[in-house]
Amino acid sequence: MTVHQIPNTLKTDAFWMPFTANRQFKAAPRMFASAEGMHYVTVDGRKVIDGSAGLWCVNAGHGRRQIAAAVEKQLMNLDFAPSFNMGHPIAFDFAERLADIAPKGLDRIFFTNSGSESVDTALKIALAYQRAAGQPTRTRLLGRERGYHGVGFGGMSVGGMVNNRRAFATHLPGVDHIGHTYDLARNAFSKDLPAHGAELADDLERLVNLHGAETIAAVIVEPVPGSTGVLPPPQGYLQRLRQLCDKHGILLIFDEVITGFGRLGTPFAANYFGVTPDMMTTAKGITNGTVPMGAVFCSRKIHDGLMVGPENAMELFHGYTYSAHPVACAAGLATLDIYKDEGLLTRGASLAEYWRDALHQLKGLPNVIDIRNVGLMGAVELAPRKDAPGARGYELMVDCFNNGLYFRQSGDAVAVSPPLIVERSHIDQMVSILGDAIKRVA
Ligand code: PXG
Ligand code: PLP
Repeated sequence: MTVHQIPNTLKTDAFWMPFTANRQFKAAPRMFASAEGMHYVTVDGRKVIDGSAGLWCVNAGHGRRQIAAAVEKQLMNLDFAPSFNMGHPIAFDFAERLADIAPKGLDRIFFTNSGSESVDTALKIALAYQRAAGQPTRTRLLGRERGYHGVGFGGMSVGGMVNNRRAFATHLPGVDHIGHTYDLARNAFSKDLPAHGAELADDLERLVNLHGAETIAAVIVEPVPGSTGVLPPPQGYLQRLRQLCDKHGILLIFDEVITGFGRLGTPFAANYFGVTPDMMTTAKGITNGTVPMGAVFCSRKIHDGLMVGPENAMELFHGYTYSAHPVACAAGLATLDIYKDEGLLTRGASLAEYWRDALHQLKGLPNVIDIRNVGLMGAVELAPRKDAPGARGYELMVDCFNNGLYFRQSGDAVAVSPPLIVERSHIDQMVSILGDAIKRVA
């Protein structure tokens, strides 16, 4: 194995790291130098299994030559082309290919460069649609407590994780939140979807009664909240939310930035739950994490509702310099080829049971108060230390990293969600490292 070292000349001052305790990190950096398949290799040459598919994005595993080759070819042929009033064929090809795998009816695609941009885009489309549909008073956007929708002002405002909100007092006006669905008392150690809590969807009616349905444009939820620690929805909850949105003329947006592209053993969470939203926001796995990209999948109703007015007038005053970037489209097409050839968008279904049983073996270890799973997502929740929430989770993450397992920590929850190429032996290895570390980190 190639042994790498942090070069003595490496200075760490200038890079202000995102979502990181910068001073703590720079005092003892954890650095990856390369990656292949299911593993990272650290700068000191240790192999570390990737328990979180990077940041929930490397669904086909690392180092995919096919994507690299497609990117190189595209860069040499057409490095950049504008999508404002000009086109390039690969963007149309990619949109068609995405439409082919989309949940039925969600086949109009708007390209962005990240999940945050997808969320802001979907929220803006919701407002524009309601206005075009003759309902201009529907301006209110609803999110959910414990939701994560990225870091733009729109996504932050509808988001529901307090640390992501409190330092930034200026939120979008007119935003409100329905309650989250996490119920430790009734649902701890549920396997797959928890049995209790479908009625929590009725919280939408509380906000309808409070504000008036005629003021509400859309509600955005993650079908399975990821960043907040993997919270599978109660059985029947999303179906009920869909019904209530229909009843009150509210658009339903699924934020599938994490759940999209095979994470639950179906192409999208919408397929898994049999619930079709009006829009779906995606990013991450769309290019296997290789080149930044995102996409909003819109229903025909929404798309066609905005294709009005004179034909020479723009229908939506929105877009990014890099919307449908040709290099991202090339990476995305190669990624879809791999997903198709290797059956990765449904592979999780055949492993979900093994994954669930492996994770639930950790029940009974010290401080483990909950274990959650759905598809190839999972979480282990540890009891917080008195007066130090998150400390135990952080120590566990560092211990696992030192012992060959990387995953994302969310407070005192561990979120595991491997590349979809994972084998049973990798699952065994991950659970074994995790279990040993839980015993060490008292
Ligand atoms: N929506 C959802 C549901 C997400 O999970 C975003 C929007 C924003 O995407 P961008 O590409 O702007 O980051 C996300 C991103 C973690 C973690 O470990 C999760 C995300 C990003 C980084 C870390 O929980 N989710
Ligand atoms: N700021 C300035 C000054 C710009 O000119 C632009 C785009 O032209 C932007 C921001 C938006 O950048 P992007 O389209 O990459 O989101």
